[in-house]
Amino acid sequence: MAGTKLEEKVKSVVVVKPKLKQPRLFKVVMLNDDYTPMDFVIELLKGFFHMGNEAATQTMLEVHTRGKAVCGIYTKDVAETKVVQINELARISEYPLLCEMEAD
Ligand code: TYC
Repeated sequence: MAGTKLEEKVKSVVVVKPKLKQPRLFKVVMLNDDYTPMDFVIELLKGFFHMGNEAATQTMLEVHTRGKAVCGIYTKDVAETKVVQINELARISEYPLLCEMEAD
């Protein structure tokens, strides 16, 4: 490779053999229940998924009326962390809210 032109080297790493695959993505899905207060869910959506008040309210209502909604799509580690933290926050707040992840 030492004597190869830069253009050829660029092609060999970028075009010819892309070795890095895109990471698998996972949906973070929020499930409805009859007890968790709507305001709690809205605050949680704002805090964990960087939604504004309008988007958080719409997403909460989608969960409430349809049973579940996708809150965001992330790599495995990020999705897992959000699910664990949200479920833990719900538990210590003594609400039954559940969040889970699904392969995208
Ligand atoms: N259904 C709940 C209520 O009527 C609100 C709610 C929305 C609960 C979304 C959970 O993920 C949820 N208070």
